[in-house]
Amino acid sequence: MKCALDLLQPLLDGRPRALARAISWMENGHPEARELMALLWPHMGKAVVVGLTGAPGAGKSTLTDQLARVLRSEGKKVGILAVDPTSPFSGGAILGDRIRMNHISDDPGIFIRSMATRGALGGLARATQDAIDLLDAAGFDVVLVETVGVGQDEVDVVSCVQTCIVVLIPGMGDDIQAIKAGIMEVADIFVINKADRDGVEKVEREIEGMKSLAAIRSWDPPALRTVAALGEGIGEVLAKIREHGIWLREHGGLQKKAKERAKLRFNSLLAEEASRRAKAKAGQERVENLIAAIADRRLDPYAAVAEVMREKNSF
Ligand SMILES: Nc1nc2c(ncn2[C@@H]2O[C@H](COP(=O)(O)OP(=O)(O)OP(=O)(O)O)[C@@H](O)[C@H]2O)c(=O)[nH]1
Ligand SMILES: [Mg+2]
Repeated sequence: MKCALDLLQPLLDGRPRALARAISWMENGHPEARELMALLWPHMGKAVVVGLTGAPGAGKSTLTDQLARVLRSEGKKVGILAVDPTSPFSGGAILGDRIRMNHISDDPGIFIRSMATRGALGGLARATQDAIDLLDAAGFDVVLVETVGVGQDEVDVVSCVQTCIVVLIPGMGDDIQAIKAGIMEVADIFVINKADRDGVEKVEREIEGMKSLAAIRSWDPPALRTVAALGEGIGEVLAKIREHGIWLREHGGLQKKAKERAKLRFNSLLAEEASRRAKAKAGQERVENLIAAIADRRLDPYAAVAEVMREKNSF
């Protein structure tokens, strides 16, 4: 078995196989995972992390591909994480998507990984945060995180990236594109993709309407038009990402985001670890009995949790 130290140098050198293995370690709770994170922690904090979220089929992958292509042409190393909570398989559902990325897939300056529910012990958000950190340590300049904007996991993921892009498309009705409400509030840039279709102005009005209801922020999220399938408007999106980065730096936003992210990571790991320890201590049988007792209404859920959290089990 390889140990954390064996992976360290290959990872810092940005070797794709080391990276893939390290991400799996973190996902699966490998015994060396913690040590690896400890070794890598001082080497992080340089990557620009951009989240892209939006309804299924909005063009997030196409946009991600296009952004990656332009960034590569500038010599930047780009990591892509596709977060897919609906897929039970890691890699499966996204593979079709990724075939369209042929033009870049042989490039060592690009690393693509799909993050699916399978194997992610502490949930998708935690596994994705780990993967972002590993790409950062491996010297990737930009990490693009694609998520379908429907679940809480994804709100968590995009709420602490440097720049959060919400991708909307014309002609999807008034219920602002079936995106979880919390995501609208964390949008730094709106992209209206498929701008080759009718109804772009209507989406623009919807965004304006929504912004007027939201709390005033000193960064006013712009709405940009793209036709990702044709590579139109990509330069403008990159320019806004950069502008937003500068704005964050000038307004103490980077530290604020780092703190939000630290809080999220700490809280989720603590919850995960506390739960794991309490369950291990109580034993699987006892946990199952308690769950059965809740279901039979012999015990309320609060009492059941209090029972496993007690220093000494009462019986
Ligand atoms: N007309 C038009 N079609 C586009 C545009 N951008 C992407 N598409 C098409 O929209 C479809 C969905 O694009 P994807 O990039 O896979 O969308 P996605 O948001 O990643 O989809 P999921 O990951 O399944 O949620 C594909 O057939 C694209 O070719 C665009 O600007 N205009
Ligand atoms: Mg996609």
